[in-house]
Amino acid sequence: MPSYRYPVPPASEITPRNIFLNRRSFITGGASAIALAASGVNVLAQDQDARKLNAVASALSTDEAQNSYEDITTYNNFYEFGVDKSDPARYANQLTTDPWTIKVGGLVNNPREVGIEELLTGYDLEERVYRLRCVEGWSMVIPWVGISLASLIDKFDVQGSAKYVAFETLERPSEMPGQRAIFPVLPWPYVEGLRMDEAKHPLTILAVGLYGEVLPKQNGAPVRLVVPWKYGFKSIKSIVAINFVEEEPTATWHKQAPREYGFYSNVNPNVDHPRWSQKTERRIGGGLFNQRIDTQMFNGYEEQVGSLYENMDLTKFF
Ligand SMILES: Nc1nc2c(c(=O)[nH]1)N[C@H]1C(S)=C(S)[C@@H](COP(=O)(O)O)O[C@H]1N2
Ligand SMILES: [Mo]
Repeated sequence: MPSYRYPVPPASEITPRNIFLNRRSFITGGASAIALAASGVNVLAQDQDARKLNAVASALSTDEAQNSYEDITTYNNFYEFGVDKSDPARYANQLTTDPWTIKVGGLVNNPREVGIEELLTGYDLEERVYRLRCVEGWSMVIPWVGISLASLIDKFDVQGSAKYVAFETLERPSEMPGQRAIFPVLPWPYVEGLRMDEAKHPLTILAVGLYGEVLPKQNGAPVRLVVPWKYGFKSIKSIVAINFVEEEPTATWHKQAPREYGFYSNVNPNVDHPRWSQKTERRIGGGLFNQRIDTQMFNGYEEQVGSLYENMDLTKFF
């Protein structure tokens, strides 16, 4: 058993669902900070008492044992803060996440820059427990809190010509030591992309929390993408821009080493990375964890996403 389980709030803190829903229908028109805090969507909270998020359990969750909060928040890839797994936990606290806005643009009828609280207003947060499989060969099971990206896409009245969604991470060298290196390990800002059908797939979420609380900065606060059937690097952190585009957008690791990282980057045990096998993975953690297990096609989500790639040669479109 992981040492941290989903924190159960005391009964006094749980808003009865009917009151919660009434309050929500009341606030969908115009967002005031007070109403937002009441709805539980206070994803920028820094103060420990305010960090709890109301989330509804999702049927799309895996029931596998979850990694501990400690594993999930101390073993990270977030190169803006350094390349060691322990760097993000050490340095990400330098990042200012409040205020936070996201520029939504490209092929949409109402492009705009929107505050993260406003962006999330009107949605139920869900808890989605997903496997995350890193291209490096390790994996975790993480209880994210978020909303489906599809519901958000609907809000922006996307034009029919849009075929892809492009995402961009914050570029702020003053708070991101990895961006101050004289020889940068990656081109900044970190960017990623999805095909529109992938972006609209019900498994794809924007995460704003984990373990029932506001997202820790090392995990990509205040908002990051989670695409559970793709290698971890597709799940871009600390997003500041979302653009709907016609052509396949570039993606950071693909740009860095196109032979090693394709645009799709679907978890696929049958297509090796040119320098190592992808057939197995090590589940992070102590005790019963830390075992080498077989990697599953599409990270175990083949039934749900296999049809997206039906007529594609996955050795070519890797
Ligand atoms: N902006 C940004 N997003 C990023 C990365 C990064 O370096 N920068 N690393 C990616 C990689 S390689 C992985 S495995 C996951 C790790 O997410 P986690 O630390 O929350 O487990 O974040 C992805 N998102
Ligand atoms: Mo990764």
